[in-house]
Amino acid sequence: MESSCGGKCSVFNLRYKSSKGRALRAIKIGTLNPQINKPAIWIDAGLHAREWIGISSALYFINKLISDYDQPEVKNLVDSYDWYILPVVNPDGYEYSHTNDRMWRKTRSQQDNDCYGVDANRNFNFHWNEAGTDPDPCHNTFAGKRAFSEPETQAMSDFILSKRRDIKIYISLHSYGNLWLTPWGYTRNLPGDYDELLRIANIAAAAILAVRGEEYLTGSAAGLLSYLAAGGSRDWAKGKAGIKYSYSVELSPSIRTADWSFRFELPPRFIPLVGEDLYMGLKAVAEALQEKL
Ligand code: 0X9
Ligand code: ZN
Repeated sequence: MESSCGGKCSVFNLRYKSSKGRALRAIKIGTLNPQINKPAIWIDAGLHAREWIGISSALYFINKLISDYDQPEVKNLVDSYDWYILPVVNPDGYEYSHTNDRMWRKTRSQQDNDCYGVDANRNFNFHWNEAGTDPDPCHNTFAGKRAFSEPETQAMSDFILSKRRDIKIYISLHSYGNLWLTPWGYTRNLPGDYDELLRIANIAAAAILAVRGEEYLTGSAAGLLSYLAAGGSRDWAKGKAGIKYSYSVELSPSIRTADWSFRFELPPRFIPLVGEDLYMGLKAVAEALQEKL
């Protein structure tokens, strides 16, 4: 298959296709020898269709790991971890946000009342539909008829659960806000290991600040944001899959600068800038946990 990364990566499809039949393409970067067990890091983007900067940043990160392997820090990241990256969880919505409605958020499965789509970040089976959802299938935060009604979230869950012994860090990329969020989103209570999760989030934020001065706030999702949201992938990764270090990252723009008015439509010049922010944040997290996992 794809062989331009010296036997250090393989591209594969998750078990199910999207509602409209698109493949869910992921990449593994690290060691392809199944005998060698390293801690793994999962990264996804594009659960929400309109949040394009997450997808470009995931691709930037993939390119960095593969193209800059001759840099000692990049080599360390690739040699120390297995990276599983799914840059477009919701390809149907992503396409629709290009062709029909730039502000589309959900998947594109057909629902009642001639409405389409489920909020993929409300569709995971951990405290599903308990908060921050709308029962109307025409609404943006419709959680689905049942947990994992969507093939995209079901496929992601199957894969992550199959690797749950290896995956130690879960990262879900969203936009926007400049926030590095820990569980939980479904309740304002904090997980028992919150202090440790926050310590690592703060390391990421400090590394990002040092790139070009982007300030990221850290904290629990429900604590930092004004609303509860249940059935999200970050909560599921910790609560169901048992991945201790689970985060969602709301990439740029910041809600605390003039750039906020770009919202989901960051101009293209931000693609490499936010990509580099994310790279430095992830590198800092990976390095900080390298000896611990
Ligand atoms: O609403 C979401 O799913 C996330 N925000 S986004 O703009 N990317 O859609 C954030 C969820 C954070 N959790 C809580 N607010 N509880
Ligand atoms: Zn989002």
